[in-house]
Amino acid sequence: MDVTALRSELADIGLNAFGVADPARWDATAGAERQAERLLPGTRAILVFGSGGPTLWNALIADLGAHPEHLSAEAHPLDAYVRRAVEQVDLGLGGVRRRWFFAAADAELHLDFRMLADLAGLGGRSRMGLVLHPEFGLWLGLRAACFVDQAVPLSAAIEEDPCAGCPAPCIPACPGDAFVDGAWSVDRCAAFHAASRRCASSCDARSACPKGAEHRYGPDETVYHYDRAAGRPLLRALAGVAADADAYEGVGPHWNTWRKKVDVRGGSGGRS
Ligand code: B12
Ligand code: SF4
Ligand code: SF4
Repeated sequence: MDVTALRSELADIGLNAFGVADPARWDATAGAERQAERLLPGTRAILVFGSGGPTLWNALIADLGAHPEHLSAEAHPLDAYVRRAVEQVDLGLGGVRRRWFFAAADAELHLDFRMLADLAGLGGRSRMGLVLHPEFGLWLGLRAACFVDQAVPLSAAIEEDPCAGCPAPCIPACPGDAFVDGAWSVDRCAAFHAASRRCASSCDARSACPKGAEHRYGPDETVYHYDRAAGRPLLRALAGVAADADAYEGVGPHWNTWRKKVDVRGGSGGRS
């Protein structure tokens, strides 16, 4: 497998953040059913792909304009776009044994992509709970990982705290008091979402982060990621799809039910 060519082809469609994780380090964090040997016997490297800034979004909008059926036939059009693009590129990869995983809502098996990104040197763990990329800051989505039985040079993990020296404007920007001891709390944030619509379509704390601020998502992409009930009609308008021709409604982040829907650790939770 020509990893340089693969990386370049996927960067063209917006998977422009890349790193390689050591399977042994992954195994030290993963549960029994997610050990590399179980996912792909003979795994020697894990290629991790993310999308920084709005490039992937722009590629999606161009694709939906050309193929409106990619919206009307897909519950999660961004995830579906990534999967199609990866499958297309994968056709040219030759015979090396490999297995792809996606950070998609309807993935067959959920992996802990923040952990994968950390091990692959894509960024460090921020106060916001998100991986902070050296160039894209918090505006990094994690999209796909490929377990391969080919030796690939491993990326160095970023050891420094990405928030060191920052006066943390994310904390006072949050109207929901979602930080506990200086770190984002999913339960506090979820409680605020249950009580108020103030953060239905955006996150002021994330937007206040100065790192990679030039890569912030634009207004349409922000609404899509935070409030898919509003994001779906917006995508329909951009793709020229009538509401009655769309088989799906939008779905937002599952603030109160995610523990039952997604299990990246291999505990008692089910598939999303
Ligand atoms: C379930 C889920 C949610 C749930 C709960 C999130 C949570 N627990 O933090 C809900 C619906 C609330 C949610 C919300 C959001 N999410 Co979310 N979510 C996921 C999902 C599908 C699984 C995460 C999970 O269940 N973790 C398991 C629980 C048990 O983990 P945990 O206890 O929080 O953390 C454990 C480890 O993960 C680790 N850990 C925690 N944080 C970090 C950070 C780093 C760097 C490392 C190394 C380890 C680490 O320590 C814990 C103990 O082991 C992932 C995709 C994936 N497959 O990984 C996306 C994901 C984490 N979400 C993401 C995003 C962007 C968001 C939102 C901003 C929503 C949005 N509009 O996109 C918000 C806000 C999140 C925030 N500020 O952290 C991105 C993060 C990208 C990044 N740069 O880090 C991911 C990776 C999706 C993606 N495709 O990119 N999410
Ligand atoms: S979504 Fe709202 S409550 Fe949650 S961290 Fe962001 S600003 Fe705070
Ligand atoms: S604003 Fe500062 S402390 Fe908050 S996430 Fe960004 S770098 Fe970290």
